[in-house]
Amino acid sequence: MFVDNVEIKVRAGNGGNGLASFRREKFLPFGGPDGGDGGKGGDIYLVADADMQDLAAYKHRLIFKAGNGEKGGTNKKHGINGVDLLIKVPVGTAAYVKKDGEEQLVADLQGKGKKLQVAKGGRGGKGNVHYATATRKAPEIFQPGEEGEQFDITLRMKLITDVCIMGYPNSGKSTLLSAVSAARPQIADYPFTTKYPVLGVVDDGVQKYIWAELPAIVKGSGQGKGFGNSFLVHAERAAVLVYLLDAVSPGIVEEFARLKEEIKAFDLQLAEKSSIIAINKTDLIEDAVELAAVKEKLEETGLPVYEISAALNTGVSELISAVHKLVSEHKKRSIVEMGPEMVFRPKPVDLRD
Ligand SMILES: Nc1nc2c(ncn2[C@@H]2O[C@H](COP(=O)(O)OP(=O)(O)O)[C@@H](O)[C@H]2O)c(=O)[nH]1
Ligand SMILES: [Mg+2]
Repeated sequence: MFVDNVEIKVRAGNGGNGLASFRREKFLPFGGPDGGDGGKGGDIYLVADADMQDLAAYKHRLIFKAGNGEKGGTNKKHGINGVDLLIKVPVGTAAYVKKDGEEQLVADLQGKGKKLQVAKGGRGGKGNVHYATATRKAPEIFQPGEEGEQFDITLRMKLITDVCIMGYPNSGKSTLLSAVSAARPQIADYPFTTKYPVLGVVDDGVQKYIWAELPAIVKGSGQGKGFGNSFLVHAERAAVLVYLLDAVSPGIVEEFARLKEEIKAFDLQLAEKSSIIAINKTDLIEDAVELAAVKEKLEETGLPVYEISAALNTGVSELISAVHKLVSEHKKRSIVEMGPEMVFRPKPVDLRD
């Protein structure tokens, strides 16, 4: 079961109390205060782990606690700090905390190995050794440890992929992904075989990019029908979309328009991504003239159109080159868009005249 979204509770460790104690030595019955400080409570971190595929591990595990700090010891001994807790999450996971009824992003773990604190452990309390003054030689007081931070956190994972194959059920998405990569999604001639996103690495001989097959778009879901297209969030980070159409289905041009509407209804920005249309199953079409007319009509949308047969692997390498070219253009563009940071340095003012 693929889980891309879970709610967890995190409880950072409490700080240990400071200690109130007094030195006891032979011949020195009323020694001064020697109570040490409490240990700090453990912090909680999220760590992006490249080996994790999804958040299924946290579906039934709700509460995550870091260790509490121990209380201070005699002889000024510092209490042991609570153990930190690292929660591994898949790369591409974002964490949200609800504040005033609204979700706020608190951590976005895009890079492998990235580590971000989500709850801070409480500080340890001071022992009475800190409270001795000239007039108060034997303080019975100590500082209590501070409570650790506690949050309810929603983890949402969005796939990191360069390319997403989008299409209606049975258009051949799984067949295409198996033709272009080593991924082996289930292929069947009944709809909704693929219920979870599947990733494959596609190597064009020069570059490797990640392609994903998303579950089929549900017809009419944009109008609130069906069970929704929530998995489309996984296309948000993709550079390029491949719209896969079934050459056999009647009204391919209208079908494409509907597909686009469906995606727009979910997220306008998604529909504006660089895209390519691929007409699949062309091996089943005997009328070449009709196919050419459909292609021409689709080209009026301004998108490049490729004719392929994923099953026979024809036209597929041309499609891969075109898609990868778009991905690399996108990557170059986004480097420029991020740009170097602007630093404003005011010139030193000459005060001499
Ligand atoms: N003839 C032919 N059949 C295909 C082609 N691509 C996919 N199919 C068949 O179409 C059906 C649906 O394919 P699948 O990849 O599972 O579609 P998905 O639901 O979009 O992932 C399967 O029976 C495939 O064998 C193709 O290029 N030519
Ligand atoms: Mg499939």
